[in-house]
Amino acid sequence: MKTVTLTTNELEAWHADGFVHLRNTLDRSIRQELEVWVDELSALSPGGGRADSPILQHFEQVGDQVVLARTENLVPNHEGIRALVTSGPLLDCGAGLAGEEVVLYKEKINYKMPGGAGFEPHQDATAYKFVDRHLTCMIAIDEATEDNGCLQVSRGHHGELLPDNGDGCIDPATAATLEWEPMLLEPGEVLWFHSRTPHRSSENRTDRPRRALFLTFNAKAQGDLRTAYYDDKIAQLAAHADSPRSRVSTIGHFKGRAPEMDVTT
Ligand SMILES: O=C(O)CCC(=O)C(=O)O
Repeated sequence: MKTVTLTTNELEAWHADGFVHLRNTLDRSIRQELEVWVDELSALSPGGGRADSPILQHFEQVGDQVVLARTENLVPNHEGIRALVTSGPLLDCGAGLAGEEVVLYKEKINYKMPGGAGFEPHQDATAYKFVDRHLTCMIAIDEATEDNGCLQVSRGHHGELLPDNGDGCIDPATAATLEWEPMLLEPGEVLWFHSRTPHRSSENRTDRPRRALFLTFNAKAQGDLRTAYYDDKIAQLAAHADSPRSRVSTIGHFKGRAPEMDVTT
């Protein structure tokens, strides 16, 4: 695997803007494998995978169909993903951006199937407990465009927590004052963003999925918090089982409708 060194321009962009778009971090061979791994993980039944650490599948209602919205807890359930987050170019980049060694905090695939919903303006920091600084690497599996609901970010606001709507999202009046920029990604490209970088996305108005893998890291010196994060999240999601929205997080940012039928069995 190649070693990655960030340029001065990339580091300056990261510190000034709270995000940086990197086009060549991943080798072509890994890019091709990623699509296969995402197919393998999406095919697991809810609660499937390792008995002691099952896969978490989240669904949404789109028209008369129930479709997959998100998969989590990938690492215990996939050797390839485990290798990707344990060493290699992504960890090098994460450490370069953080200025210190990093460790995985959480990981997920968002599918955004045709008609799949978007996300309210939010800062991930409101959902990520235990430490106040995380960085996320979004890897495009499919091209991300304005039509299929690419991420939109607001530059330079990663130094502050913005006013909240009471459910972990940015208060709409504040969100309306921000400038939003679409992040157009080709498959295999990565976008790193800070956990206080405001972001949002719209629904997928095309007839193909817009899949992306999100890997979130924290400083290794602050500890390996991944198990604590998932234990807390699973407990909190249970409290929202009757929400009309499909609840994929401890905050109410996902606009998808809750499935109209039981998909857990
Ligand atoms: O996948 C998207 O469009 C947005 C994802 C996002 O903001 C999140 O999962 O917190």
